Amino acid sequence: MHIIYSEDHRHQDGTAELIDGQFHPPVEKPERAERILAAVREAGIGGIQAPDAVERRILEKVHDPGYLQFLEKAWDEWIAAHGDWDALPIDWPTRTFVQRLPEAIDGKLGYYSFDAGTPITRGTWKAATAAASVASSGARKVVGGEHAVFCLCRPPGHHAARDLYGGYCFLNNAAVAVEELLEGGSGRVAVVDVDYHHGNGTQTIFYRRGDVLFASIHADPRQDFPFFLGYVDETGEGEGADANANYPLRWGTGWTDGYDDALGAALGRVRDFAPDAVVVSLGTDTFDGDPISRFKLRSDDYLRIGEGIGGLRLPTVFVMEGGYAVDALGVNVVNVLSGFEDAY
Ligand code: Q9C
Ligand code: ZN
Repeated sequence: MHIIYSEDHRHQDGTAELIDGQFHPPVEKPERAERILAAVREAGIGGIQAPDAVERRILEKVHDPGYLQFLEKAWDEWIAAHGDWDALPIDWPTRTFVQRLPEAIDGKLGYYSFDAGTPITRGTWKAATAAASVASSGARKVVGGEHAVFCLCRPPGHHAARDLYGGYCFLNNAAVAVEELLEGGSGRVAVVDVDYHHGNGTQTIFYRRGDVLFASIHADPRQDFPFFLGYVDETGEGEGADANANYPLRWGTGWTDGYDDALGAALGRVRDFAPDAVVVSLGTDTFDGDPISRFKLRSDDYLRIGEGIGGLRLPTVFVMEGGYAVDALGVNVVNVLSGFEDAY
């Protein structure tokens, strides 16, 4: 399968990430994409191509125009106010507050974010739009008849909602791929999200849509990020009723004691939905050695994930999300993609 990659990802390179009350070097770092690129090249997964720029029109289908303008200008406003250091929010309009956009950059950061662990840097807009371009171009290849494509997106996207950033995500790359597939003639699209964390952004973007199924396997939000979405009783609304399926699993879950069954159930939902194409939000932070996660998948288990998805025999856009154990990141991603090709 073809691989779409932009080296502009390296412009998202934060100085520090707030984890557990302390500043640490970011786990979401450029080395991640470089390791994955080296591994897919080495494994001969397919040819590597640069993307064409995503159309603003497509970004505005997924995101609020005011949010996009904010992201594009946030860094300039931040350095004018505070100088050259990662921009981080510290105040939010939570319960009891008025949802109104302030004029100061600190107020805007809180208005448009949901966590303090996602630094905006000088190159964030450039990197985030490059990742969206990767997803857009990859999906267009599938529209053009390719059976599958791997979009090596960085920064990731599945936590980004219509007007919110967080969880290392700014633009929802998977949602961009969905919109390209719908525009290209797919009547129905299923998103399968196997990142360790619930794809709260993708879920909310499509929550009222009947033509897009969102099925996600993730850490139980009672225990882990993003905490406030990803529960079993979130099943969709309006025309999207019954087009959302969450499979939360407890800390410590491995392949045989929960993951395999949840994947089977999620893929069963996809089959019943009878989509024309599939978008996979591919996170490998379910790995045993991941530094911020608590599932117990082994590298061989990723072959089984790929085989399960390949068994659907549907045109598939893989969109890279999380995965922070950099030494195993390459083999884990390659295993998903080669498992898929073997089963397709
Ligand atoms: N105790 C993705 O995998 N919180 N995002 C980390 C660790 C944020 C993960 C805190 C995790 C976001 C795309
Ligand atoms: Zn994740």
